[in-house]
This record gives sequence, C-alpha cells and structure tokens, in this order.
Amino acid sequence: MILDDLTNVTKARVARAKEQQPLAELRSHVEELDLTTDFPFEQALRQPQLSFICEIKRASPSKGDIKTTIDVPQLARDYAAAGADAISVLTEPDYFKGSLADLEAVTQTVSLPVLRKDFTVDPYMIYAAKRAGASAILLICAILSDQELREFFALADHLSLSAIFEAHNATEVQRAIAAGARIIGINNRNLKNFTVNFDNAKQLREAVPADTLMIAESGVKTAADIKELSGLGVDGVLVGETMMLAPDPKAKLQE
Ligand code: IGP
Repeated sequence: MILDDLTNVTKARVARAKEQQPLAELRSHVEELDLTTDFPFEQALRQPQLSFICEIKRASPSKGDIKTTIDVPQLARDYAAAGADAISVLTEPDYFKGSLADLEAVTQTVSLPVLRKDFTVDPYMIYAAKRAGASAILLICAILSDQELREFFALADHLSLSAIFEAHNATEVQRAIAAGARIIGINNRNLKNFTVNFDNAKQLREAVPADTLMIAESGVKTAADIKELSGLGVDGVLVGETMMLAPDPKAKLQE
C-alpha cells in the first residue's frame, strides 16, 4: 500500500538526513530562532470569511506529474497576489517531487504563513520545518499513533508551529480532538485508495467542535464547491491541483 510505502521511504530519508546533520545539531540551530511567534497560520484561518490555502504540488501519486517545471518564487508571488491567506508546500520528494528547498524558496519570497505538507513521522521533520521557515506542519492521523500525535503536537507547539491534524473519518476526528487539536483538516481524499469524496468534509462537519478550526482538503475545483464549503462554516479550504493548473491564479480565486 502506498501509504505504508510513503511512511517507510520517509523514515529512511530521515535516517539519512540525521547522518548528514544529527538531531542535536539541527535542534540547537532551531532553538536559536524566535520561538515565540503568534501562530500566524492559525490567525490566517481565524477570519470571518473562508480562508484559502493554495498548494504548491508538482506531482502526486494519484495524478502523476501535475506541473514539474515551475518557478517556485514566482508561483508564491502569484498566490499571494491572488489573495491566498496561506501557502502549502509539498516537501515529499519520491511521490510528490517536492523538497524543503521549495518550501524555503516560498518562505523567503512571501510573508504568508507556510505549511510544510509532508508525511511527518519523526520529530526531526518538525525541527527541519521550523528551520526552513514554516509556520505549520501536518499530522496525518492515519499514519500516527495516539502517542505520536500528542508528542509531535507538543513539539510543534513548543516551536510555535501550528499543527493540522488530518482526518478522513469520524474515528480519526475523535483521535485528533483527544490529542488536543486546534486545527483539523478533513481530507476528501482517502489516502489509502486515493478516491475523492467531496461530501466527506460535509459529512464530518458536525464531528468537528465549533471552537476547533476546520479545513476542507482535496478535490476542490469550482466556485460552487467553495460556496458549498463556505455555507458549512468551514474556516479554510486547501486547494492543490486546481491552483497548479490554473493559468491565472488570481482569476481562479476570484471566480
Ligand atoms: C490538495 P487537491 O485535490 O486540491 O490537489 O488536494 C491537498 O488536499 C492534497 O495535496 C493533500 C495531501 C495530503 C498531500 C491532502 N492531504 C497529505 C500529501 C499528503
């Protein structure tokens, strides 16, 4: 199964990164940074209207290549000019053709909060996200134990990083809430078989407490989709492929 494979290749990659730079060394660099931010990613979601998180995703296991040769700083500027409230950057290299370099290119170009979109399976990745200038990380309930969810969340919090707990069903939403999640992302895509059910966010809306920020992820394509999610009182929407393929991101967001 691809999700297991993604977990395994990611663990192997972290092991190699630790050989290049041990955790203690990375940690000491990170501890020198300003660790008292005001969680800008959460602030971006806390506004009366629906927030847009536009994603930089070159490829994906379900779609193959989406757009591989891109000018990342230019795309980040285009997203910012289009009115994005935050930017998500895929950093997974094997299946998504992403990198931390892509993320850094974004954090160095625009001032919007940036999400490191990856399969977080080790605290090392959370330190690396902070070092690259991210404001948020992703914790996928389907690949983490309850204890990992709590531990990784505590570390993110310590580093002033927001954590999006990604859930695909009611059980995962409950696990996220139990771990103390302040942001829950409902993925319309089932990461186990890649099917997209746009109604998933709708069906799980009630499961997410009113004081918890909620993001709808995946499969968002049209202005009608946005209207529907907005009507449900969702706080944010995460749009990848549709933004990557839009010839004019600004026109797309204003639709
Ligand atoms: C974006 P889409 O259908 O708009 O391209 O989807 C985003 O939700 C998707 O990239 C995603 C993802 C993930 C990728 C959601 N959860 C977890 C990697 C890992």
